[in-house]
Amino acid sequence: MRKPKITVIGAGNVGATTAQRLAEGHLGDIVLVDVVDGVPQGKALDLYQAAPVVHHDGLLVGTNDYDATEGSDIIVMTAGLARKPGMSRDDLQDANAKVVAECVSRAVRKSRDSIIIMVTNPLDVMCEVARRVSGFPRERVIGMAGILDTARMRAFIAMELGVSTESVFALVLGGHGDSMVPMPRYTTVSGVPLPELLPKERIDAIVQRTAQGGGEIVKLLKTGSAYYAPAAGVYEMVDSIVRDRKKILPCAVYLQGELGLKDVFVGVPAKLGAKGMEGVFELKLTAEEKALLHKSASDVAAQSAKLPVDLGTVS
Ligand code: TXD
Repeated sequence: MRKPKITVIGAGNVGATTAQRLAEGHLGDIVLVDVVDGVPQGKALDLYQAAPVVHHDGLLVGTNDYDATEGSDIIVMTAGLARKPGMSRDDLQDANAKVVAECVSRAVRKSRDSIIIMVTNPLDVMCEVARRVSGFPRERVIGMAGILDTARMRAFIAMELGVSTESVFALVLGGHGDSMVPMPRYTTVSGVPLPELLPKERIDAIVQRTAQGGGEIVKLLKTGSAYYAPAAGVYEMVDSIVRDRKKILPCAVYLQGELGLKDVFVGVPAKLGAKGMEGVFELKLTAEEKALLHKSASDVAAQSAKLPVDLGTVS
């Protein structure tokens, strides 16, 4: 049986860290692609030279073109600009739509049966770019953001309660932007709902800090945005797909009527397995939660409407 082949486009902070996690997690052979000559080659070689010490057998290849990506099972798209202090994710849209359209069309020509995991921001809109350019069904275009947003909320709760992050489960719905919807009601510590463990004002503070997303990290780093936790989020998605684990993970999915939403990418819990996005896990929402989710989805739809009509397609 052949090892899974995973292409990571973009050898910057998120791309290179993702390649490291995937290789060290024994998930497959990896091709790292970037426009900058020497960078993907150098990083891939460096990562491969760690293999004898950290013990993995994955091959790592770095390249500036797409020939070596041929026949990839998964394409992780991280290329594009990252936020600097004072920028919103939406400020990246015009520049990154061009990068995503070009990279996706070149990669898909070599790997027509692949599954695309989008990471580039603004996340939900870039998923739409990939869907249109690739022509792939929704099962094979999935965005990584919910795992990150949820992991942030889990980390804040663990800090607050002084418990292991592993004991905390959380849920964040909606677009990966200022209107994301953290869901305390569906957040538990070893099965106990959060509202039974913390007073409302502490929960509100955690919800607010979660909704700020990586803004806090962008401010601290000054030169770019978060990458260790985002790479961990990609790892969990790839792991569930290549090992057909069928984990329920919060991901950006092109909704087709679920939760009352249609033709828009929004973060929802979804089952990830060998076929990609194998089903949306429907939730019961209160009227207030539903309104927040629909507001978040309409923000994504408004941003997607600003995309150029002709993004190109794969011939
Ligand atoms: O939750 C999430 N989805 C996110 C998304 C969490 C963190 C970061 N998020 C977004 O990922 C971020 O806003 C950016 O849009 C991407 C990549 O972030 P990263 O921190 O990795 O940015 P870098 O370090 O600047 O790396 C980007 C790389 C860099 O090496 C460029 O040379 C390359 O992208 N790049 C390209 N590669 C190939 N082809 C083209 N056209 C290209 N253009 C730039």
